[in-house]
Amino acid sequence: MRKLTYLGLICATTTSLFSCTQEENIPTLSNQNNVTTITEMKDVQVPEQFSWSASLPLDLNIQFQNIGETNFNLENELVLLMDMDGNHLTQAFIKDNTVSFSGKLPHSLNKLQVYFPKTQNILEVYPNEGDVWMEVADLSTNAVFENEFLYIDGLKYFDYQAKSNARVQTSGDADNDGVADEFDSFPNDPNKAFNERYPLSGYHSTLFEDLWPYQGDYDFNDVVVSTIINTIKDPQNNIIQLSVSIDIDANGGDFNSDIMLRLLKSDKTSFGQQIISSVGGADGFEPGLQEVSSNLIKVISNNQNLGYKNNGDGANGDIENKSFSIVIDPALEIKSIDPNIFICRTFDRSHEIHGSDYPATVSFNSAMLNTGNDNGNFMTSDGYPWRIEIFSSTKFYHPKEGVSIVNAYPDFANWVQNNKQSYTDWMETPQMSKVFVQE
Ligand SMILES: [Ca+2]
Ligand SMILES: [Ca+2]
Ligand SMILES: [Ca+2]
Ligand SMILES: [Ca+2]
Repeated sequence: MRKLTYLGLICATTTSLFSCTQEENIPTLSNQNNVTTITEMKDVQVPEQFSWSASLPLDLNIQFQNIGETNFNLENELVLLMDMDGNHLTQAFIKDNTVSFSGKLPHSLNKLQVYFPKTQNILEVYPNEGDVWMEVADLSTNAVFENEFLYIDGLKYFDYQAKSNARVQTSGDADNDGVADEFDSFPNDPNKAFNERYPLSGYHSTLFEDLWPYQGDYDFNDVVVSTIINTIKDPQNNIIQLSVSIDIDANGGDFNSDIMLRLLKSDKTSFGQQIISSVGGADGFEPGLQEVSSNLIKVISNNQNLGYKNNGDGANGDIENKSFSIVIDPALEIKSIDPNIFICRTFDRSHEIHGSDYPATVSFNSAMLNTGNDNGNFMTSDGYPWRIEIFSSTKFYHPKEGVSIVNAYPDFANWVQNNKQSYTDWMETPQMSKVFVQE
């Protein structure tokens, strides 16, 4: 076992040091069994418990264990999560010797860097690594340790770069909020420190079939929205403000739909209390705060009034953007949210259409469940959805009218049938003649 100084390593076994490959740890990205060329949803075999979110889960818990002789305290040390180009994606503070990151990423961010500003250490990780243990030796030791070494924990394998074992001076802290200027997105505002993006990288699109509870044609252009939210956090990493930008990309259905935004916990459950202090419109737009206890905002009433379908069949039009800001009560110390987009009928508020793993609101008419083709959970008995959420590296192009997403995206069926373990870039490889591209 190698000698450790500051942030060290656990060697479960040294004999497996070089037999452990990265491929063993990435869930079968190269597995291309079960390849099909089917073009209709009815031929797609949906695995049990399938979640209709095309994303790479971010699930990382880094736990620190003291193996040194001196007691030391890592509590409240800032840790940054970066992409492989060094772009700062998000951050967390070490609490109880643990730092956790969760969320949804585009498939391309399948490797990330964890950066420890105090020591300038960098740890390369897979975003869905789960628990990662790090041993920490005496900080008082001034020994120079190796510049690059391996960290083995069972089957996990990392390159670990340690640039220095000494605490380094970070930049000043002009607003004295505890976050050094170089990491403070608001270096002169003691109430704000971080400005991160949702999604952390890339694009976030939500697509609907609007015929629920009846099965539609799976062109998934009946309502299409793209969402980017700038999330402002205070120096304790609590969310205090959201700047929401929603593009209504398509209205390729025939129903009059309202588009709703509901703030949920990152586990998709309700906060159970009001977290929104206020909502402010931009450009004269006042979305209003609907159903306060549900943390629900109506983004737009009656999408058919926008006057465009953008589906290659009906009228084309410039994409409507709705931008507004939401103030979150800082006293509630909200660390993360899931911005859930759903639709409801303009002339029947109780007729909500959700993703299969999202809760309905108190206004929902639950008597509609198990009617039509619904199987009681916004999925058909074959597991087909009415809503798909996509996180992608490049802009998503929705199918043209009447073209099944299975047909427009040749890898879609394989992605589903392989339970998302392969073809994870299906949304970036459309048949361009079958998708709508804004002129
Ligand atoms: Ca500061
Ligand atoms: Ca600040
Ligand atoms: Ca449709
Ligand atoms: Ca349609």
